[in-house]
Amino acid sequence: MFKQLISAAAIVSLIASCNYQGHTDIQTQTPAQRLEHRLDTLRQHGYMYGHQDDPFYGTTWAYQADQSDTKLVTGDYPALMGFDLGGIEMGDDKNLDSVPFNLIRQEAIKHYLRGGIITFSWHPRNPLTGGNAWDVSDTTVVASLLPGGANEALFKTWTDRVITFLESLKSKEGRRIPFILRPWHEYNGSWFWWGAKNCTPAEYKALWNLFQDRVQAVLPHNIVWSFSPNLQGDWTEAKFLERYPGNDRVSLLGVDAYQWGTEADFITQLTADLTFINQFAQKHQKIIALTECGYKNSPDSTWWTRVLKPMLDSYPLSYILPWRNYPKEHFGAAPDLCTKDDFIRFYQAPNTLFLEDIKPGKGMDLGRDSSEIIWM
Ligand code: BMA
Repeated sequence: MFKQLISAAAIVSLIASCNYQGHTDIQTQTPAQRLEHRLDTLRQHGYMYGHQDDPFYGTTWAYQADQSDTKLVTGDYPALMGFDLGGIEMGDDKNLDSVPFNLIRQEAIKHYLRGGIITFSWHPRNPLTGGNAWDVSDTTVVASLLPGGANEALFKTWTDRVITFLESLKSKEGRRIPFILRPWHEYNGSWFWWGAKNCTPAEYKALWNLFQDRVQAVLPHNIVWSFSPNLQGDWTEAKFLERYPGNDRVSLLGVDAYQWGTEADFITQLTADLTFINQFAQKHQKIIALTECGYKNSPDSTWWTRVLKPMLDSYPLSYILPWRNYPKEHFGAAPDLCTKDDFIRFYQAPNTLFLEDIKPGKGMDLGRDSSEIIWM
């Protein structure tokens, strides 16, 4: 079902979009620039609903072709799907959440070709200890990966394995598809080995640059780079800039925002962070998003429209990405949850965008006339 698109809260978005100075000459745009432009343009209509691991499993099913919790609730797929590369660095067949990489490749391409947008995160293992991404027992891990460090060669191998996977994201005709890449996330917390207490700002930036430069050298035209701190609540520009890779290295600024504590704290922190990130993004012509979000196993049947939506409506966000759903842990919409009816109200709002809402030729003028040009 395609919703009638009107622009109530979109006025805020429009103002922001006008500020954004992406590359607008379609003939010379790379696929990444076209994706960036599309992300920016869609903000005039609202924000997209995304969901991590949406096509693989949900609260009541697993690995059924074309299934989706989002579709079970709304009849439509999410506009954006998120996938995680954790484990690819080891040469594993499945990622850290047991999803086969072959399936991730297949579903990412499928979603892109049906008109959707895809984003990748990466929870790599700890290269020094052999533990997982959350192993913070050693604070020399990042230093060990940098030039001259004991794990320099290993990290090169890991990066190459990521690149090999990303390079394989092609249509049947062999065209590479564009996507958002969001490495080294939640770095302002200290639960990952690349987190705040586990490396210095200089080491963090060196890690970002090393990885990005190597990936860009092989895939220069297909990646929109996303930088996403966790909820912070008290950003100042000086503090934010400490680990910010730089305007030439980042196109999308996100916040990973979960309601772990009280609703009041969540609202206070997220409002503060979105206000800061939005101001920074406007100044530097960046796109903003809730790059991860949710209320785990929410018992609150009004959370989507009462708590989350009013905040989303106040900022020119490109998308939100609730994390994955499985029987024990769920963040997105699902048919068996007490949040279902409220989510349908969220879906029915004119400024929440799902797959059908972002397809060209459905009332959404993206300023393009050829689907070939838009997608590739
Ligand atoms: C976390 C949890 C974990 C999962 C990880 C990566 O937030 O969902 O169970 O392994 O993300 O997807």
